[in-house]
Amino acid sequence: MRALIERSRDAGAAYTVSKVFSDKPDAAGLEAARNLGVPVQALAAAKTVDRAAYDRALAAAIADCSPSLIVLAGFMRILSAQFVADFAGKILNIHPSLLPKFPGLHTHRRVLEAHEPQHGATVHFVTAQLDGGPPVIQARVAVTANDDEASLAARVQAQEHRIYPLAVRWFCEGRLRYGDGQAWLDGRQLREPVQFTGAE
Ligand code: NHR
Repeated sequence: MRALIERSRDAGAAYTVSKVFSDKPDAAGLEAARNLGVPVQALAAAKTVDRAAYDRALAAAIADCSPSLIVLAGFMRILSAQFVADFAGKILNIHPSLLPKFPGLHTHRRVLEAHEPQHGATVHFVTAQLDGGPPVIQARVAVTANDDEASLAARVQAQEHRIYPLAVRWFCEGRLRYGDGQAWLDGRQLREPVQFTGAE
């Protein structure tokens, strides 16, 4: 989230971050956004509020900003099919694995346990299928024998900070879109995610 805000202030940036939302009022990201001068709104998910009601409230608060795009960055609540439908094709997530490998939680640990030679991060459109929406761009990192969860997470995150602002820029420039259940870049269907090289 911080990288997305910082890149939005580069000369010639294609997007602005209008507001940061969290379901956790004490989230570090809210403080970070505030410090960067971005408006924030916390919507605490009380245990008594059911998912559908919570997602309606969140959707209404977000709709007030009329965003072109909603970007999940460390947002850990599964969004209902209704929420996803309300903002169809306008939600991106970044997931810390080379999807379709390792959907779900604790990816760094699971990659180490599986002795995978490579790991990485994937930006994808959010659909009702968890971590299953069409992928847009991936960055890979080599897993070394010395890696632990923390070292691997740090290298993956450094890549996340590069590919997420790039995907948001593509979307806001009108180059990236979602249609027919697929991701499209420059009018071409992405059958595979773009592999980040640094030349993009
Ligand atoms: N919502 C939809 N509809 N589709 C996706 O692909 C989503 C999503 C919401 C969040 C991020 C994802 C990730 O990058 C994300 C993708 C949370 C969970 C989860 O199990 C899974 C995937 C992701 C985020 N959440 C638990 C829940 O019951 C709570 C876990 C917790 O609080 O620690 O919501 O990893």
